[in-house]
Amino acid sequence: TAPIRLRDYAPPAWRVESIELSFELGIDTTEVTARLHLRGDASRPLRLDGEGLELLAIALDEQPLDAGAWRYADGVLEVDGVSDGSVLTTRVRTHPAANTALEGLYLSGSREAGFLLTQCEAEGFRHITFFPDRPDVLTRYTVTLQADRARFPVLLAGGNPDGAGDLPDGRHWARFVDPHPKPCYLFALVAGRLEKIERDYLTGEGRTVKLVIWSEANVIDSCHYAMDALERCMRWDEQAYGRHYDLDVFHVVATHDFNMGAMENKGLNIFNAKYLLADPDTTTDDEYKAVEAVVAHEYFHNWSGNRVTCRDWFQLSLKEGLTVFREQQFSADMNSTALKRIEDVALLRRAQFPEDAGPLAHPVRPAEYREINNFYTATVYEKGSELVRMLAGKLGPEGFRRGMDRYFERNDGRAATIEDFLAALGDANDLDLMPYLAWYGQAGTPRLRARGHFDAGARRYTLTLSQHAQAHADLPEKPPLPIPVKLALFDRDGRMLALRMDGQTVGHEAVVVLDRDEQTFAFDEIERSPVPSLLRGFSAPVILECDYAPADLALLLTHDPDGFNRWEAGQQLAALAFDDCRHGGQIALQAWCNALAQLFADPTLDPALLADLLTPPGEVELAEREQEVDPAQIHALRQQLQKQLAETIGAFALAQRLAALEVAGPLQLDAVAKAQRRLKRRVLELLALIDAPTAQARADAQYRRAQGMTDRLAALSVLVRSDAASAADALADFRRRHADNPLALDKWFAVQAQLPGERALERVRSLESDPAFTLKNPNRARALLGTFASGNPSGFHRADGAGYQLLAERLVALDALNPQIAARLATAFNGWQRLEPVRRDAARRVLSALAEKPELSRNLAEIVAGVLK
Ligand code: HT7
Ligand code: ZN
Repeated sequence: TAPIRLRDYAPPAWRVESIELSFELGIDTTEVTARLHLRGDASRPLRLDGEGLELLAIALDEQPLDAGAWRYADGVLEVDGVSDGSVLTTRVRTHPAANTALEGLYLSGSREAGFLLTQCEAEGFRHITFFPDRPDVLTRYTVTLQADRARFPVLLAGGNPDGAGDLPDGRHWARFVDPHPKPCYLFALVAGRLEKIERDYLTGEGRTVKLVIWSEANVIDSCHYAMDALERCMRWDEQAYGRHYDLDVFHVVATHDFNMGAMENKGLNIFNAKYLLADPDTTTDDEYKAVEAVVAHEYFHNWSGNRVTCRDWFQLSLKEGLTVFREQQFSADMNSTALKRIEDVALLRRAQFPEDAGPLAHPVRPAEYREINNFYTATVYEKGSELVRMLAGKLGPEGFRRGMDRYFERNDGRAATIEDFLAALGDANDLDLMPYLAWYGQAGTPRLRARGHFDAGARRYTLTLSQHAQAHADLPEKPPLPIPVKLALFDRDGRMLALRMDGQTVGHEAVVVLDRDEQTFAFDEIERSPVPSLLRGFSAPVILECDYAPADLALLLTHDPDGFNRWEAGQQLAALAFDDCRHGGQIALQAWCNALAQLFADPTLDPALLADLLTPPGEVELAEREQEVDPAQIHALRQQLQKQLAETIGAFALAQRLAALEVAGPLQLDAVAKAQRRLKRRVLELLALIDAPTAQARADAQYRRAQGMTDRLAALSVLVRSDAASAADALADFRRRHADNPLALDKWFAVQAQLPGERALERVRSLESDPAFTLKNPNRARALLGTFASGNPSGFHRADGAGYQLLAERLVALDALNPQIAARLATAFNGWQRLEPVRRDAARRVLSALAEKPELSRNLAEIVAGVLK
């Protein structure tokens, strides 16, 4: 198929002012009647999208249409004779239970007990009815649902309830009216046997909103945490952005069968159960945070996405990057700013940097696509958020809020573009922000080079910054970007210096903006050569290249008052220490180990921050620094690095700390308890590297005594990874204990898929025969195959290529069921060109054979062709 291009955008010829949709719901067949009230230019043909629909009836202005007056082929229904104000009625049949792709209307769970639901973003609505399936067509929806009352007691759709009642033959109906015009990707319905919890929420504007969370009956008690999180984020959006909720009801539904994390359908959010259900016995501390974050993310879309939507899918980051940023702000406010920033930057480096460095690289606003579902990427989401963060940093809190108010006011009820966003932020602050548009149009992570020079005579420190784009096919000539660099200078005692620039004292931190290829910045009244701390808070999504001496980084790691910057210095130092491990060097390795041993002994340090400081960059990040990647070697060297750290701290000190972190009594979920558990896990992992018997005995005890999932899973993971004799028993116990809980069972699969090295493949193969394994459930497929292929480099990248072969075979099987998930798992092959020659050849062979398969979906074919490039 030909690609769809941003530059070909044209406004729709026809709009749909309102739609009356009615569903006769059934598991095997559902019939959908749609009445579209059309506005447009009668001289232009009416073309509606429709995929795999069985057309039962069609009428224009209440008159049945002759077969000659319409044509349906290749996913498009073309209708003749339509005039401005016409009403087109279609009746179609769909087959929810047969829909394994989980887009459009489908069945979640079993035929007997499951429920029906929809997923329309990005282009699922065309699987439900004929419609202009594009985000710039905004329509008022009236939706009537009819179904058997016993089988589908709960009937939900987006908007406000507008009546319900009985029908003959045990059937019933319910109607919903959404007063806010919306694109069809925000349409949703849910029907089935569900339980609810509910709460009244009083908005800052004084309106009462009914908040309702729905799930299958056996897990309804696990919805309370999400309800609390929902209330918190609603209040936060009122306070931080002045945004209030705008319907009488807000429904949230949990499903175990979902392609992504959650979906912000207007008034009816649908969640992957993994991001909604939380209970201490089965949910880890990190997962609690993720539930809070995803609940907030979807809720925040009500303004950044729903009230102001996207003109076209090229603008996806307009809603996703902005909403990720809003969620990150919220999570930072609810928890810890430094820890949240560490988590987000680590994710960016682990997921987005490799994407941006490989053949799948694309700009935050892509120029073209074949399959839009393949563009829900770390670049659009995470890098997109970093771009908003740069803009927010430039404007400052008040200027950013002014700009956001302007953006929401100006674009409310519109389908907007990235330009609209930059214009609103700029206009509200009398600034031209259009230079930032370049960030949205360039693929690749820019490199920022920094060179410092101290002139003792002039008491002046000069910093020369230059930017270097990654060579990339899409834009040979890249214009310089505005790169905000937040910085500070430290003296050799670790004190921050007052900064004087151009005769002015600017405080202890300054932001300089590099907007040319190279620029020099001068700092006066500096007595001795300082240590620069650059890119503080990760002020721009770039790769910093600076010839730091290990001692300088160690000084920042031990003295910077800001936790994030401390961590960042530690990460850079750890990377140098990793190089030492390879080359037998000592300087960086000792500097890193000694600095951390010193911090380990500091009782005032936040345990959660300490845990993060004690964690070197992951194997994927370390691989990004290599010319030629040997994942087995990276794994071994990283183990050696951590072992050295553990030895420097000492087995005794580690064991002592472990004992001190042991808490008796019932599980606590407060920040202090979570921080302690985080550190306990890290300490146990380090101890396992140098004193396996002691660590295994501790892990064994921790597994048996664990009050919650965080401790239980940490212990299990240490037992499995360190090959403890008791690992098999612990695994069997976990399997038995959580047999009825799919989310806990996913963790059981994932922990084994992470086994490092050659053994992993065999384990994955044997787990595929576990009766609980199925490719039909995305969470399960991701837990086993996704973890193996994307989260276990030394296991997946076997030199014999058997890991690649296994993934390729499973991708073909998965693709026949669910192309979106197959395509996503296939991105594990990204970066194969930089593997060492033996693995590279093996990967090429497997990928080339996969690309030859004639039956691949458009989703998978695009990714396979893309990575092979
Ligand atoms: N906006 C939502 C995207 C989404 C999605 C996209 C493609 C296929 C299935 C999907 N489910 C949800 C999620 C979000 O970013 O909030
Ligand atoms: Zn989103």
